Amino acid sequence: MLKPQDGPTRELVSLDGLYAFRVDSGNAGLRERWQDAPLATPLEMAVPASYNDVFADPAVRGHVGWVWYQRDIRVPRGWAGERIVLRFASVTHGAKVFVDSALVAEHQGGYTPFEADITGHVAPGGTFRLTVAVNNELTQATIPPGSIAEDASGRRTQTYMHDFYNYAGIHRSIALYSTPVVHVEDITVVTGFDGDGTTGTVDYAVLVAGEGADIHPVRVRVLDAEGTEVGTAEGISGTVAIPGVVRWQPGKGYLYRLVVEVLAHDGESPAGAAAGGAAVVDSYTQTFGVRTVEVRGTDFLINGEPFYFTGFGMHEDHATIGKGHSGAHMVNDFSLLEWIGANSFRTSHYPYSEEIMDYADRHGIVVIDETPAVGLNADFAGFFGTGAKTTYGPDFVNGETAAAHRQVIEELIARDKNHPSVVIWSIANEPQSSEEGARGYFEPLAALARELDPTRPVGFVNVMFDGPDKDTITDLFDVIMLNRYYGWYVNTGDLVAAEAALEAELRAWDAKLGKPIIMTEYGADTLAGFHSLYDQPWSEEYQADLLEMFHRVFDRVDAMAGEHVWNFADFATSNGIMRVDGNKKGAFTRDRRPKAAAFALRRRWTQNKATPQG
Ligand code: GCB
Repeated sequence: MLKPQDGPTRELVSLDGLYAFRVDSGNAGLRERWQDAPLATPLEMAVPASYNDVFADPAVRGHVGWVWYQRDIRVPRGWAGERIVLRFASVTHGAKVFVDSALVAEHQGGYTPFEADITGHVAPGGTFRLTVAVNNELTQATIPPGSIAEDASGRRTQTYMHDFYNYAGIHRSIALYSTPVVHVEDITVVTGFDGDGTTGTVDYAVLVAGEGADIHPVRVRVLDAEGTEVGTAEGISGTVAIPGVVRWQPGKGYLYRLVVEVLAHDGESPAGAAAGGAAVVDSYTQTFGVRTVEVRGTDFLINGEPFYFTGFGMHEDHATIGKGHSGAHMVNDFSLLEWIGANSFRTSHYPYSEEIMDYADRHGIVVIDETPAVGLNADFAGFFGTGAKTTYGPDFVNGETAAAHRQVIEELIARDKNHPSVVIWSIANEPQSSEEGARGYFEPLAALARELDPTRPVGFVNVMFDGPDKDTITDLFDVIMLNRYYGWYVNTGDLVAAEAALEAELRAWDAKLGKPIIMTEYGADTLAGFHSLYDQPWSEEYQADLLEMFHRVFDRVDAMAGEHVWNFADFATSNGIMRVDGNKKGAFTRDRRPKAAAFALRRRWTQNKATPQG
């Protein structure tokens, strides 16, 4: 799905800002049709933001169910004859969108965009009442899954098997935009190299929609970063060659632009025609980078050269705004990634905002792009206090879960397929992978991801309980991605035993599958300011020592293709006896102050670049 933009044929109005906000504690809003009138509420809420931590009110924070947002919107008066679209970059987790009293969109899935053509519901120059009902419930039919309990008094509580707080609300921007009736609906760009590798190839495919779309000629132009035209083609699909191409590389995010133009057809009046050419009916500019990605043996290759991932599993997580997108926080996080020498990150455990993906493209940061499929694992029952005994079956991960999982894979790839920064699709984090149902569940999902995008490696992240002796699905994937907590959850405080166990396991994976191994999580909870002379878990020294121990092992195992520390920064979680004000495995605190480990990582990833780049 294309990100909305303004341009010669399109206009875009941001609908971010303050909305009237009402918590539907009696679950009455839909029945009473709150969309029909101004919301009866004194509260206001910012978009984008999670609503949970904004008010000094535990009832808002812990609410399970619907909350409602509302605002009056004016449609620009110049939009007569245009197609008018309302677009939500993400609403977590479920949404019903009303324009005045009409339901115009429904969406389930908290981290991917959706939109509604509202042309028939609004008038240019007029106003409408936008009402959005937002639901934060997680069930076995949602990704991620969860469960809801209700006590005799009707009080509802929610549990889930993932280790981050279930922030909810309108987390990313809302846009109102116009397009011509005949418009560019989708673009797919796949790049490669020709000949001696100095010529870039750009395979493109364009989907044009709207009445009579197929009779309109399509033209594409490729512009380099300076805006100079370097190639053109005609038709809805084709290939453009770029001689002397500048590659998109890790650390050097060179971007080209593909300007796609839908032209007036022969029978149309040439009124808008530029001198000497057909009128442009619609135009959309898609950025892209020219690069290849490939797995060969135990090497992960970008542009044919071995790439070693350094960086973090991250979270979209900040004080007050929760998972709401914020440009200043985003730039700060990227600046810290650069300071520490990280070349990559994983969007643990859900697709991040489109602004983050664009930024990674521009700055050459490599991304492992993950779906929100986290917590598909009954083995965590003890940890999170849920009751499920087996994962795959009617009561937990069942056909409904699989349908939701297919949808999140489809929506992730549809949104992010043109980002050069994305080099691996991670279709799940730590699912149960040793139970009998695991292979039957994952085989079709891996196939789906490959079918939707044959150009990128596909993986999933394996959990510590399902090592090489038990796991039944990793051979279905291109890379081995492991989360390992030797020295923390096992061999706690004993780095000598941890080192031996880690090395033995990595060698066993290599012997079994012979694919690149990326350590997607390793780390230790650490209380900033707690110091110790001894191997004491929670101390800053222990975190740094544990990471160093992992690094010694990585440097001895040839199949290692990357290291992502868990986590970039401390983050909020649900309540539990294992968590003190959230998860403290950050190299930075939640307000982004460095712990001792951050300096140790910086030394390894900047001064020692030669070692991990292998
Ligand atoms: C994991 C999970 C991650 C947790 C982490 C931890 O394996 O993938 O979501 O936060 O462990 O700290 O326990």
